[in-house]
Amino acid sequence: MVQTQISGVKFFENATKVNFEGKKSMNPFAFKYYNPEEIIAGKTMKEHLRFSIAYWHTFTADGTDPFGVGTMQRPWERFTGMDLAKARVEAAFELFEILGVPYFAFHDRDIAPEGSSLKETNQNLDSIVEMIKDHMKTSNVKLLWNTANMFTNPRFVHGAATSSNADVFAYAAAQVKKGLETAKELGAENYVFWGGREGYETLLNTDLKLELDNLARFMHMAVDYAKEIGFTGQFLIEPKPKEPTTHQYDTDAATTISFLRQYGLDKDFKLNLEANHATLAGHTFEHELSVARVNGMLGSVDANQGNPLLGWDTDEFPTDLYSTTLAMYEILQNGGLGSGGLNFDAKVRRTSFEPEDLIYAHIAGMDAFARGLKVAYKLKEDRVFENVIAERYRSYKEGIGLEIVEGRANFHTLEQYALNNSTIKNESGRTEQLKATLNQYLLEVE
Ligand code: XUL
Ligand code: CO
Repeated sequence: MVQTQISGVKFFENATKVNFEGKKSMNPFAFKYYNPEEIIAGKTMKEHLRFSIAYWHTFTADGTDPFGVGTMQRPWERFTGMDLAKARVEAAFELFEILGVPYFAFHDRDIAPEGSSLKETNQNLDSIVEMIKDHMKTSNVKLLWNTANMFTNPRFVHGAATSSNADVFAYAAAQVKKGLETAKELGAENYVFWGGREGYETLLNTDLKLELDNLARFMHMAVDYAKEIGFTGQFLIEPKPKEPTTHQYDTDAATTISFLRQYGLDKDFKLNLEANHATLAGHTFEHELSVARVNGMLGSVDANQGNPLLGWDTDEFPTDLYSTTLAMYEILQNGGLGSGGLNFDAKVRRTSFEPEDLIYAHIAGMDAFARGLKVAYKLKEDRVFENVIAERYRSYKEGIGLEIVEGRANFHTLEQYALNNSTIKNESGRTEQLKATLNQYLLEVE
């Protein structure tokens, strides 16, 4: 057992376990819709939703923005250095317990501070990983995924695996090697790559082809090393179109899938899709989930939402029921998320600075997804959209349509058909009527 000066201290004073009280409850410390043990389609809500807490936003970040210093009141911040890192672990496992969340996720640098050398940094990491491992022994909480922070330190100014400087590529490799060892040690169910600074500002100084080739070389090395050490978790790439670089290489689901196929990595990776990254890319969240799903690449989700009035990654807690419902619809269509989960890559607003806001925020997100799950399940059970879609595409079930999908048509036969077909009759797509039906389900489903 790692000794800390803070063992026994409680950081979330007065907070007890959050329970399900149902939709009539006005208790802010209760779930209104998330009933972890409720069975839906043979699985509990807890198993469907696989919620995860993001260490960085909840235990490490302090609310700093480009215009001001941190505002967050975090009782563990009275410690410094390694004691602070240890206090955060204590606080984290307290909150996991309070919320009954089954998973968490972290970057290496969220959990332990960098030292003056890579060796010292790794030693810091080792001692916190050991402490986390100890806590995991007496808790039901598991590691959804870990990842490497290769964007904060100035060494990554030009990127990590796509840096113009090979020394940085080597450093990043050492960091991910350690990250995979950590993943194995803690039994992570996935390992995530988010592009960080893997992108570019201007083509005037960028060898785009070399950078993409190097990124792929890096990913292959990671896959090889995971095999070598017997880490069997799922590899995930998290697309994002911009921020911090102007052009992030893993822009969106379609771009990332094409990169993975181009470089022969598609069997080893799936996607971790984040709602706010989808909207930054000019897509809906459900579009990104759907593109991944139909390509067999839907792995996990960073559950948050953007602000339509702002053009950056605001990482708000997800409360938009349309979005959570349509996301859960895609996830149900996918048969679930496998080893993935719904990770709250979300931060409380800078004005919500009290520790209990962290509890309210997670309750809000968990309830929004629980409601989304129930509505999506009912929509699916009633085949609301399936029936509409089957009817809309029925022309491909017979005649010329069937010839097209069965590969029996060509430009000659199609021209003959079109020449003989004097009337083309289209039907309404009924968008507004379908949206009204969705509203009805959102309001009425029990
Ligand atoms: C950044 C982002 C990251 C990844 C993990 O926008 O979403 O926090 O989820 O590196
Ligand atoms: Co994310």
